[in-house]
Formats: sequence, structure tokens, C-alpha cells
Amino acid sequence: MSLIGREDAGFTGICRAGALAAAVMVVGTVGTASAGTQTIYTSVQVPYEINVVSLGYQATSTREFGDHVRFAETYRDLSTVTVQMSNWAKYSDWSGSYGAGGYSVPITPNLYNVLNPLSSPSVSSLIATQTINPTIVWRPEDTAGCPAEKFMGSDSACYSGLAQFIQFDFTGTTVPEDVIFGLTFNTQSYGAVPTTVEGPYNSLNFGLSDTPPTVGTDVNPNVAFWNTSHAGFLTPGGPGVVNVFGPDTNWSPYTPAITFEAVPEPATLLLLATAAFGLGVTRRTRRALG
Ligand SMILES: [Ca+2]
Repeated sequence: MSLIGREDAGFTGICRAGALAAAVMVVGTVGTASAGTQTIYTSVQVPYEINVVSLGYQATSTREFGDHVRFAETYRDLSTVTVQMSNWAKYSDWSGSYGAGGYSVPITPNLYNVLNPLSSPSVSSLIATQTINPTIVWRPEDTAGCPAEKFMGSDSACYSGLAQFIQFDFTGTTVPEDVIFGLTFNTQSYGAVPTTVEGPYNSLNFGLSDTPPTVGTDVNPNVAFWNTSHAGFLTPGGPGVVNVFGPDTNWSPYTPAITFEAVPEPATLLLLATAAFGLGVTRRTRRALG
């Protein structure tokens, strides 16, 4: 990765927008596992920020971006996967084509097995994939008192993008201890099938965290998995290869912001149900005898 730092030269593929604050206008929720579920990995920073550092797919010629993670806890049957995005598009630029509520774009997380997880991890077979068409909320309009193309957050800091969550239902998917995940979507020029037309999705970025995950392990904090078609974005002399979803170095401290939640396996649930049923029978039997 050789992008952070280009911000000073006007590069907006990865941009940092300041202070911590409570999140606004999130799509879905994340971070608190509901009853019966476990968070088995999360790199999403808490408290939620108005905006986060992010990787722009159109700006960085990206087709897929993700990481190699190792799950904590015991459950391995997924319930949800939630990614944090940063949207830089505002309604006034797209009101001729989209509604005030936002724009939708098909987004796909891919989960892969890991080849050689302990030595030189690389992408192996696909475990699961899913595409949904979520609504991406516009970032607020430009605010007087902020530099051009920025809005003022509730903390009075100025931001270029609005962080928000997208949640995917991966019920029925069992994962091993290690996976490589990748997030992909089409922009005007990049993705599996580029749209070939300009759209607000050109301003949609995958959020990054600059602190280690609070649950689970970022197996190599210096490595992210990235498919970009532009060789100049990859770390010189590193393992990165253009147009291949594989490892690239010099990413520390940044890691894609994502949360995996899991539930007990169906066999465990069946066992619990059977135990409860057995208890009920015993009680009835005693009552009958008594
Ligand atoms: Ca990593």
C-alpha cells in the first residue's frame, strides 16, 4: 500500500476525517451481539465515528479489498457480516437520478478459505458469497464554515464522507478458524462488471480502522488483501500483483472495518432442545407418579 500520504497532494482515495464522535445515520447496527450470538471478529472502532479513514474503489482502481482474519470465541456458524463504509457522495450532485433517501448499489462480500494460514497465507476456495442491494445514505450537503466539499458533523469537525454500516445475512455458512474476506462492488471503471457510467458509487469507500480488532485477530497487521489494476498503488517489492486478489504490505495500522457474528451450531441447538424436552417428560412422569 502506498496511498496514505497522497492525501496531502490532493489524493482522495484514502482520506482521514478527524475526531471521534457518535455515529449518525447508520444503516443497520453492529457491535452488540444479540442474545445467543457471539461476535467472533470485529475491527470496527467504538465509539462509532462520523467518518473513518477509507479506501475508495474508483479512486484506487480496486476490484476487491479485504483481509486475513482469525476468529475468536467458539461459534463458527455465521449469522451476520457487517462492513463499515464511507460515502462521499451528496444528494445535490445526483438529484436528477436518485432519490433523497440515498442510492443503491449491489455489494458483495466473499469469504475464502486460507491456503497456508501459518506461513504464507493466500486465497483458496470460496466458502460463501452474497450480493445485496443496500441503500447508501448520502453524506450531508456542504456546510458553511468548512472547506469546499465538506460538511460539519455534530462535533463541529468537518468531514468529506459519512460512515455507515451494511449488514449481510450469512445464516447457514460455517467458517473455519481463519478466513480471507474480500468486499467487491462495481464502479464506473472497476469491479467485476464496471458500470461504464459515472455514479455516486464512484464515491463509495470501504472503511478502515487504525486500531487492532477488539475481538479476533488481524493475522498480519501489515498485510491487507487487495485486487487493484494499478501497479503504482501496490507496495514496491512487495507480494502484490495487479488484477489478483492477494496480499499487499505496508498497511499497518489500517485494517478493513468489519464485524462477524455467529450462533451455536444446529446440532447444539438440537441437543439443548432435546435436554429441555427430556426435562419436561421427567417432570410430567414424576407428577403422574406423585
Ligand atoms: Ca491484515
